[in-house]
Amino acid sequence: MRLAIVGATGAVGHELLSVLERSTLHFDELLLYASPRSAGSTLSFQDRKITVQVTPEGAIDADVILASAGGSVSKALAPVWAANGAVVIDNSSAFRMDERVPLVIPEINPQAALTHQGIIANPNCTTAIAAVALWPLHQAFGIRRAIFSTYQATSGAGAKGMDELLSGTKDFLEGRKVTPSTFAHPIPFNLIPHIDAFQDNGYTKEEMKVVWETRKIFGAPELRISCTAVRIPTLRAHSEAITLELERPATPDEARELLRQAPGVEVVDDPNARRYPMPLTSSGKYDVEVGRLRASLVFDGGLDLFVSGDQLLKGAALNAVQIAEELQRQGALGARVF
Ligand code: A2P
Ligand code: 11C
Repeated sequence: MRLAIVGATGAVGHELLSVLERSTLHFDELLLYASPRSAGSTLSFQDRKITVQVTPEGAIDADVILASAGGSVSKALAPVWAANGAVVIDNSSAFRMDERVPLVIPEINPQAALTHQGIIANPNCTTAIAAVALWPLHQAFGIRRAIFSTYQATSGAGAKGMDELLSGTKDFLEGRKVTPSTFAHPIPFNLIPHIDAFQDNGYTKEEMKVVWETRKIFGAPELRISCTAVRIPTLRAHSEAITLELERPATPDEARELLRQAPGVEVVDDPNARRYPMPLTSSGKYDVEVGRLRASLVFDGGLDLFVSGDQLLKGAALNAVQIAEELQRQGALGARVF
């Protein structure tokens, strides 16, 4: 089984390598690709150094390709890779809403992965982190409406986003002007309610991705969702405050108990001991932290909660590797293997 990573030198690529080191995925060869800027550099994997190659314009001779080099690279090349027989697990937004492309979170809709026609989409990080916590609640109580406010780390904009926070903070503290480039405004000591492009309805694309993608993953096209997405000056792990209106009333205790049993979730909810989800504690963790569960003051029988999850892990690299593991477990990494 030949496994390739396209975008191996990026923030998600880095995490893919470390998740793969701990993964049960069986593969015989690992190929690493990036832009011409990184060609010839080496990355460590287990006890080896692997040379990074320029992403070719055409096919890649691999059985599974984990793509994380941005939407334009995926849009142009994923169909070519798939036509050549590879299963592409794509971290970009290019194909997520394509009806022929399953959008998969293994804790929620693993069976959808098996319906792929060569490309499987990995959800947006903000969607994925909330979805693992909301799915058990949706199954038990039926979510009718959900209102999200997000607190998103600079890692959502890749390695350059994190660099801009670090160098901008240094500039700020040393009295220099902070000049934004990745973000629309200086991010140190600020927050920016603007992630991705504004749409005709006044919401940003990031906000609409939460709406569109959650509906598709849950198989719930009627689900009413609205979101305000905000970039904050943290390095990694996105957090989200979520208010739920439910079909069947839930108490915070019932919800907590349910979430304790849920895969991919860690309940961190002991406010008196100052324990609640935070970027500092959820960074580097596979599970999404969920806490601050309380009865909604707006929707009778509804809930308020707070989640924090590592954007680069469950929000990207981990979920992609889990999809590949799921396919292999189902014997569906296939025709080209062995
Ligand atoms: P490189 O490091 O050579 O620029 P991030 O999301 O952290 O910014 O990472 C983006 C990843 O996508 C990096 O590995 C980057 O490689 C890669 N990449 C960017 N543009 C291209 C391209 N046109 N072709 C292939 N890989 C690309
Ligand atoms: C952010 N959520 O925090 C975005 C990054 O659709 O894959 C991921 C964008 C996407 O900026």
